Amino acid sequence: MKVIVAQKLLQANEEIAGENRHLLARHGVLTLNLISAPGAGKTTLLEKTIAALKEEMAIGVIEGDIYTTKDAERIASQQVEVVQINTHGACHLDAQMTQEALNALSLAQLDLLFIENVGNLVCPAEFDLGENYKVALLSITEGSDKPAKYPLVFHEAQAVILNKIDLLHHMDFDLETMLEQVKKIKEDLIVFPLSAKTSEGMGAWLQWLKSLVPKKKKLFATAW
Ligand SMILES: Nc1nc2c(ncn2[C@@H]2O[C@H](COP(=O)(O)OP(=O)(O)OP(=O)(O)O)[C@@H](O)[C@H]2O)c(=O)[nH]1
Ligand SMILES: [Mg+2]
Repeated sequence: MKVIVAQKLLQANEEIAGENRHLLARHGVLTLNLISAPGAGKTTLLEKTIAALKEEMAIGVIEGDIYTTKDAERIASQQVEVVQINTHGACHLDAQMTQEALNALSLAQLDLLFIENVGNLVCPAEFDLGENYKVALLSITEGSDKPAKYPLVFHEAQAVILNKIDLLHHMDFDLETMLEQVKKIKEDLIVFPLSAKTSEGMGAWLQWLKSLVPKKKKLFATAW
């Protein structure tokens, strides 16, 4: 019985995610859903990414958090549009919450939208929000065995950020092992090793984002 309820919930989520995807495509907004364990560096990465790209494209952010508005305040200080979702205990965002946030954003003005999911490496991977891409973040301090232990998020993602590489020499993180595990889960998964703190390695990530935004606009132009 419980399994049936869970399936219905996921099915309802899929339907609303489809509406979100349609809405975002209609406005030509490329949307990335950032997923990681708490503290891997999602907000820091967003701060650095927004600072680097906001003159070239219009960026918006949906901040998912269990209770506080701390991350949304950090993002708002960059003078970009940000909407906070507080889940009040839930460990992930869902498509309904995302739809409410989308309705509060000026989608017609945006090129690129980031969704920072609730800090959790497990639950958010199961929920389609209507995004174009899921991006999994893993940081050096979490250990190199995480892709093997939490494969779903890496399976669902189109790119992986390996953050905090400035700490590589202070930790026993085995980069090769981690990369092998990722390839086993998904052969063509792109991995961006970087430090959101020092900005080392940020260039490849920024180039990837820049290459996606016009591609998405072209798709949008042919689809509608
Ligand atoms: N050394 C180092 N520290 C980092 C890096 N990126 C983030 N941090 C630190 O890691 C801590 C957590 O960073 P946040 O960006 O708040 O992480 P988060 O994933 O948004 O956290 P939640 O929203 O709570 O899940 C902060 O103290 C950051 O300064 C990095 O590349 N290197
Ligand atoms: Mg955060």
